[in-house]
Amino acid sequence: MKLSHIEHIGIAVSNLENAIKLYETAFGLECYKIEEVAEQKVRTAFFMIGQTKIELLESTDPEGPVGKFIEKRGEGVHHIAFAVEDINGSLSEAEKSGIKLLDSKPRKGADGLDIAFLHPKSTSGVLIELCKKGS
Ligand code: CMX
Repeated sequence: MKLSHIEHIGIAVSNLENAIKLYETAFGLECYKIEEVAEQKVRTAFFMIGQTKIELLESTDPEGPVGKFIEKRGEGVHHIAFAVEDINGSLSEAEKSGIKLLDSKPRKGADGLDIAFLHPKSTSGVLIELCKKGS
């Protein structure tokens, strides 16, 4: 698998507007997009730091993945996204290495990305997303 860079870090927050304010005032970043991803039951906000983004995630449903995460573990780092050249090839390689896939093929994620998740129980407790700019 060939990773090019950390595309984004996903952070689960209870209140998106309050968290946006924090990143804008305390860290001097500019929110360039707010997007709802209905399929994932989240509202997201994006900031750029170099070539890496911060993706703030607010749940729109307590039963969604981020709602359950906050209920169980509170706010905090939710996932790390690695940019790859070839998601399908990377998923096959991950599976061959014994990693459990949450997505067997890429799907559409926020901010124009094709994405696929790996199960945190097979990656040392970290939810990893593989992603590539969608065509
Ligand atoms: N990071 C690390 N561990 C996590 C986790 C995360 N983000 N989310 C859940 N877990 C852990 C839980 O703590 C729990 O561990 P224990 O069994 O030790 O208590 C275990 O995984 C199971 O958790 P759960 O609450 O029962 O949740 P589920 O098994 O139903 O789902 C997961 C967990 C990772 C499979 C699910 O959240 C998932 O499919 N995530 C991928 C999709 C996603 O996260 N979408 C939101 C972001 C979308 C975007 O960026 O666009």
